[in-house]
Amino acid sequence: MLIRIAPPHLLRETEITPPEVYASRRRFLQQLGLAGIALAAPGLGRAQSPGPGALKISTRRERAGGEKPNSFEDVSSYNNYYEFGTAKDEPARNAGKLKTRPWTVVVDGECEAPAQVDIDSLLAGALEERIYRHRCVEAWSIVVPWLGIPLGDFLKRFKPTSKARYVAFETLYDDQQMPLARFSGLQLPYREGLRIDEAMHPLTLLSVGMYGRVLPNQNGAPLRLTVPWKYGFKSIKSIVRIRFTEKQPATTWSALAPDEYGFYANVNPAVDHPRWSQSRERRLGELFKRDTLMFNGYPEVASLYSGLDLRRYY
Ligand SMILES: Nc1nc2c(c(=O)[nH]1)N[C@H]1C(S)=C(S)[C@@H](COP(=O)(O)O)O[C@H]1N2
Ligand SMILES: [Mo]
Repeated sequence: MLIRIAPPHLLRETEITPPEVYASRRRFLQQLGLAGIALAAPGLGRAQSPGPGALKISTRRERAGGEKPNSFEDVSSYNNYYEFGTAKDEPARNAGKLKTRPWTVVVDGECEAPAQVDIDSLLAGALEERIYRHRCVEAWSIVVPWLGIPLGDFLKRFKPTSKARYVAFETLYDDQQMPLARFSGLQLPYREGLRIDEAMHPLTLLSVGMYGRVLPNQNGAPLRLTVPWKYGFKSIKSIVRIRFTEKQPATTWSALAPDEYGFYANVNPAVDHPRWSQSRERRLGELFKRDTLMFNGYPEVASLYSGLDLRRYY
């Protein structure tokens, strides 16, 4: 008998969780104007305390068109981090196992000054808060106050050569700490990549925190990429290696399903995913869908793609 097991790795439209399922009861009550009742319940709607891991912010930049950030609770409990499980609530339950110290990032490849960087040296430097929209390819979105440093400023330290046309990134892979990773359906370690001009673009952030404190493990501690004009899968978590390359690097999702997940992965409401529309999206915590914006509402990146057919290079 041939037993076919549905591949867990293909983000299916059925996985675009309807709000009845993902919105917490509290949020529903809020939508219905009953927030007062929900908030009065003990343990609900409590503001996050600054607590351990608070980071010093040197500059703040609001880049979400004045849109209100989601709650810390939303952003840290509904995640995609397949190494810790493929269901949205699994990373928050399982990523506690991830050991984030000591942590070094190897930076090498086409550069004059390859080096190993200790995460604590990054945390000791000036950190900028950037409030950005984040749009998952699955058609849900969030607004998050990230904390980090512009990736370009970081990369320049290693003096990329003229051969450095791309930058490749790799997540930690350790099946001891990530026992569910082998069931992810993904070829791990998780890999991502950017063209060098995308990596150097001032919007691209190397994030070490969110909501004023260090990243929760499920959000990619101790450091992850934040590329706000691209689908969320480009924003690789828990980075251990960064490599300057001459050729376009292989990336996890586009290697798995090249017709569904391209290398560029620019948010584009006019180019549908083969199995669902990308023209609308559901903001976590909201009942009704909203229009998806070209480049996720960051039109200044358009010049990076002049002359590129965005239907072909999706
Ligand atoms: N290593 C790794 N990075 C990852 C993922 C993953 O499964 N593994 N998921 C990606 C996807 S699909 C999204 S939408 C974002 C989610 O980030 P968040 O959980 O912080 O919102 O992380 C991206 N980075
Ligand atoms: Mo995503």
